[in-house]
Amino acid sequence: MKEKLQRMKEEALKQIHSSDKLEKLNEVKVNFLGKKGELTAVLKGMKDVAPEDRPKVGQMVNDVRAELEKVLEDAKKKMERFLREEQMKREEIDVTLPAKKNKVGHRHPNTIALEEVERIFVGMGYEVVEGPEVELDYYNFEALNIPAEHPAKDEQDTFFIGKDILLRTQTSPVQVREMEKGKLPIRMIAPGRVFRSDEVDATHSPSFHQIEGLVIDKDITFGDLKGTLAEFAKELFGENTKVKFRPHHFPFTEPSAEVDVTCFKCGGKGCRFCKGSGWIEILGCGMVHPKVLKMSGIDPEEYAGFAFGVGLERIALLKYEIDDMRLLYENDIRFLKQF
Ligand code: 2NL
Repeated sequence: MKEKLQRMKEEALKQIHSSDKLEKLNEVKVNFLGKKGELTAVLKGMKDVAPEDRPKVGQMVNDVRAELEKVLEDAKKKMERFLREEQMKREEIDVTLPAKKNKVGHRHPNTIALEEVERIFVGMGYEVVEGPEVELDYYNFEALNIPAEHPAKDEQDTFFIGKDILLRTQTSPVQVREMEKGKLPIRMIAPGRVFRSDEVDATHSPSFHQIEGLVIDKDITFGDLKGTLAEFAKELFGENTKVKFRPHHFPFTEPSAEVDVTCFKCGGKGCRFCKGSGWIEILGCGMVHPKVLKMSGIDPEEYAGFAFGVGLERIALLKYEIDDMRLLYENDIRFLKQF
């Protein structure tokens, strides 16, 4: 019995030491120490051992088991360490190699300008509302008191998709849709893409962006409009900016005005940037025409409002001193990165 155990142990040790894979070590473990392994078989054969020898044999079996377990465990650890070192060698990284640079994009000047304008008006309690770019003639023209014969409706200015369907030429339709909902008061801006059948040049594009604003409440006056736009101009162009209202005409507002700001380059003295005048035109505005209120179901006897519209590209070109609108659409990262 003793020799048998000894031989078994030696055979197991030999197999352990010649194992070159973790799987092989596992096999040895199963074959000798497992439930159906050789050592277990010896234990099962105890019934053939004389009762007085059983404790001694039992002790020997346990000793062999303990020794084999320890040798197996050590061999396993050693092999794992070896395999890990091999893997590390294979996957060695040269940390001195120059890293690949991630190309990070950049916010477009239009986006920067839009977020700035939104920040200013949201700060004054306005909501930002968006709407469809493909519109009904009614919302783009009719509801804004622009009659069928108006020159703005000429096919040379407007992209018509069908008889009554077109690409919006301003974002006012978004505001008309809001007025129709009948939830008053309204304090909103409507930014978005608009379309006009223009030839491309340094200041024109068939597709550009507009931000319109609308306030409707009881007792709204031209004074509210002036104060609001004066504050907007200061926040956008600097604390010392002044505004000037020049009488103008829009079909959807009465009275209407165009607004100039003092040139933020020369402070109003006159320079090349403002073409010597000291003033720069930035937007159009006015008190919402009573007919426009009425058409959208608002009683002009009870409510009044003001509205304005600014070109986003115009703001971006001015603010970042870009002299050609086409640069805004080329999306050359070397250009965009500057702002
Ligand atoms: C410009 C400046 C403007 C409006 C837009 C407006 C919108 C509604 C009612 C009344 Cl729903 N007005 N928008 C008002 C004044 C000027 O845009 O230069 N437009 C051609």
